[in-house]
Amino acid sequence: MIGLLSTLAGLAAAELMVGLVRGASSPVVPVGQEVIDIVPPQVKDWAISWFGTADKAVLIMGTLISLAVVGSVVGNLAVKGNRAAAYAVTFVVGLIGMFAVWMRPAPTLGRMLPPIVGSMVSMLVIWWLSPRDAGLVVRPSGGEPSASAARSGANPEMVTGPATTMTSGSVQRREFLQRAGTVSLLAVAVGALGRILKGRFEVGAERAALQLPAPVDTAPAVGATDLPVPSASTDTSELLAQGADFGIDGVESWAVSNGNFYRIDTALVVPQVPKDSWRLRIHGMVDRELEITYADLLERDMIERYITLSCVSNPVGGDLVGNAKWQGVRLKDVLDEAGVQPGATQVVSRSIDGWNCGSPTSAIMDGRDALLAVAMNGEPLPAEHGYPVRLVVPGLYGYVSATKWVTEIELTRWEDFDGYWVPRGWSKEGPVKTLARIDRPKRNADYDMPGDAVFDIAGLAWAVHRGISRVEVSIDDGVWLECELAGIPSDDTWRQWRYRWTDPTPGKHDVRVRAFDGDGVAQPSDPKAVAPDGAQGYHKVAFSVGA
Ligand SMILES: Nc1nc2c(c(=O)[nH]1)N[C@H]1C(S)=C(S)[C@@H](COP(=O)(O)O)O[C@H]1N2
Ligand SMILES: [Mo]
Repeated sequence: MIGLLSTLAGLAAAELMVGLVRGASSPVVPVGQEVIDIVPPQVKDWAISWFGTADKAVLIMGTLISLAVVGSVVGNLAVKGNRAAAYAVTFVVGLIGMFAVWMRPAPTLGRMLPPIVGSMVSMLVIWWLSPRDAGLVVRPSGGEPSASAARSGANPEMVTGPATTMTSGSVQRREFLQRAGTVSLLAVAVGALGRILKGRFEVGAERAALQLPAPVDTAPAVGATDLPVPSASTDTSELLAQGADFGIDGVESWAVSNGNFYRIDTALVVPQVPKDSWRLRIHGMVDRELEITYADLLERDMIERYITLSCVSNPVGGDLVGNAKWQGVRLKDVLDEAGVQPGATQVVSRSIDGWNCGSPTSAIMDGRDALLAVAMNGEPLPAEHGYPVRLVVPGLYGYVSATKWVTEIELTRWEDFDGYWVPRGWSKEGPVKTLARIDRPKRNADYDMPGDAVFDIAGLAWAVHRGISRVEVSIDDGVWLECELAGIPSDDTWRQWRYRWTDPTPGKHDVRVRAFDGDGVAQPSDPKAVAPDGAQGYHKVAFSVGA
């Protein structure tokens, strides 16, 4: 109990520091963050395959459980009279916390306060609760303090003598319980206060109050089709009318809302970056270094584009992919102003939390709509999607392009720097592969025989920036059948497709799908896993009708 309470009190004190110092976080966060950064890729893949996007919660829980285990060891030491060892272990835990902060970007003394104050408070609680002369071991009348006895692990009974055992034992217990209760109450109060104070560092309120200037250009830039780019006011029902979305039940909508958009990053807690503190530094192989504030950025011409973002970890048939309307400044315009020097073949972008990636300069500068995005689906970026500013580059997987909370862009040579995921076993180049996904039917689902004898098979296909020219399905390993394609504003978005299967036969079936990109190139049929450069292969779904 001493161990658990000292841990609890330490965490609560740390939480208070989090509420007092901007940018500080509970010691479990930097420690967990270090775990994320140093564990071998296989362990990470294992964790993701087991826990999916709950992996972060599991890691935080794991860190807390480890702390509780260490805490109970500490408590044991204290009770056994080995208080020096209990302090030493607590001190080391504090040091580990400080070291983890030190390893994070921008460590400051203030950010070290949570582990420092936390471990000091833990020690204080150990001192206050453990049996010792000045504390809980009650002096028998006329007797000497039982400090030496307690320290040597002797039973207080032997010191206090049989006559006083009952009283001193229960007095001791009562006093311990009182102190334990005090510590618990204080810990809860202090922790809650820290939580409340922390709220003022969060960007939710300023984000909600933010009015963004209108984009100067909402026209499609590449591969325009007959479908106009929907304007800021467009909602899904308008898209339906315009033909980007067939509106089929069970099929992901063409435009994914912010709340439904997948989230992938290494950040254990979402960075809170106030817009007025945000700076983007552009440096390296440029003629002029630039430093841009948020206000500077908003003064620039902004465009609005639907762009499909995909994660390299998205397996065939997976949902780590989405399409949103992004508003932002063309990165090319900003880089042109800085003057990219010849030979600067890599654009390295860095996040405030230290995450980084490298994209080919050619991809950013070739005229595609690579954006310094400030808005997603008509709202300022949600904090978890990179508020206040992130990168979005059509055609590249997120891990090599889509830096959230971006604060730094460095121009360098391709061979001079490898982004975060490259030494962790992922390919240095990450163009999005051509993939098609079946959303209807769902795997192993049973469907009633449709009343009009037409069974919709439908889903989405993407070859971001190359476009989708054709999608085919094969039912029960039959011939490839051409699907209908919905409209798209540009080749930078995914595309809904459907096959209206007439007179389906009752019973078990399966369906496969394959897509062709804008150049007519078919997606490869041989399956490949997500590592190192994205999954490939046909999505296949088994289902039954009228069974
Ligand atoms: N700062 C930061 N940006 C990041 C990442 C990250 O871990 N940290 N992950 C990238 C990856 S792997 C992907 S797939 C996209 C996902 O963006 P989303 O969470 O907005 O969908 O963000 C990219 N940007
Ligand atoms: Mo990703």
